[in-house]
Amino acid sequence: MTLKALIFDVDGTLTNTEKNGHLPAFNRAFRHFELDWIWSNELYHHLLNVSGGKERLRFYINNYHPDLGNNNDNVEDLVGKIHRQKTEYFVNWLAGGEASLRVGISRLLNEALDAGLQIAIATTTSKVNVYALIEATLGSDFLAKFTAFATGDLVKNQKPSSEVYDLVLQKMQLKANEVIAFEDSSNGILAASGAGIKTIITVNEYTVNQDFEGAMAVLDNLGNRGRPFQLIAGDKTAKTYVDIDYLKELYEKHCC
Ligand code: XBP
Ligand code: MG
Repeated sequence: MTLKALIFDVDGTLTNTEKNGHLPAFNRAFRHFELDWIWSNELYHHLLNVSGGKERLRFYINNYHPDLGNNNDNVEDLVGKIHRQKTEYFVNWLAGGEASLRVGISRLLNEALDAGLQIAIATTTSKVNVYALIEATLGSDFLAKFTAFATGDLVKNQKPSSEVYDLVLQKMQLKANEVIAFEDSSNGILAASGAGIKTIITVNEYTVNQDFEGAMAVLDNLGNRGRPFQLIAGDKTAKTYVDIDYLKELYEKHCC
């Protein structure tokens, strides 16, 4: 078997979009519908254990406003309305140019393409958000460089279910042991592992203390030349940033 593709999670992996993007967009949407709900950063950290904006809202209503939760139709209606409004705010925020890619992402995507590897996306968020994010950070021409987009709106169950990874493999016509996934969260690695895919983790402030059992490497970020990554877990390496050679080294050790 040879390594054929790299599959990237979006929120927390390509960009740190939760704190400055998704969270304020949720709070603005609450205000829009005159709800006196305010999600603090601390509460959001806890709510992030639930993947998917709609699923997160449902969890919040059921657990923090159980009075509303008595009528399922009303809850679904409210969740849908809030989430649509939140998506509009989030996409507008992206269009304003506020999001930036995490360290090493742009370099590694380009190196992968130069090396003849395919790149793809497996995310809980929606296609509209992913497209807006890639347009705002890598430019609209870059969209066509991805072989496949597997997004949360195309599957029934969100991460930690493996559905979105099963879908991306199906779309790419590849086997699990021909790809490597990049994730930032325990739900993410559970999803990738469930599909049989080996994973590299780059942590962020919300996920740094999570369990990444089975990861090939856990890093603070992908690193760049002159900006070394810190190895949090995994085999010691002389590498200081994630490049194609390092990926092939990990792949040969863990994937086949
Ligand atoms: C992270 C998520 C998403 C975002 C919000 O996705 O769980 O739900 O927080 O996006 P991933 P939506 O790490 O898999 O990219 O509101 O569009 O769901
Ligand atoms: Mg993520």
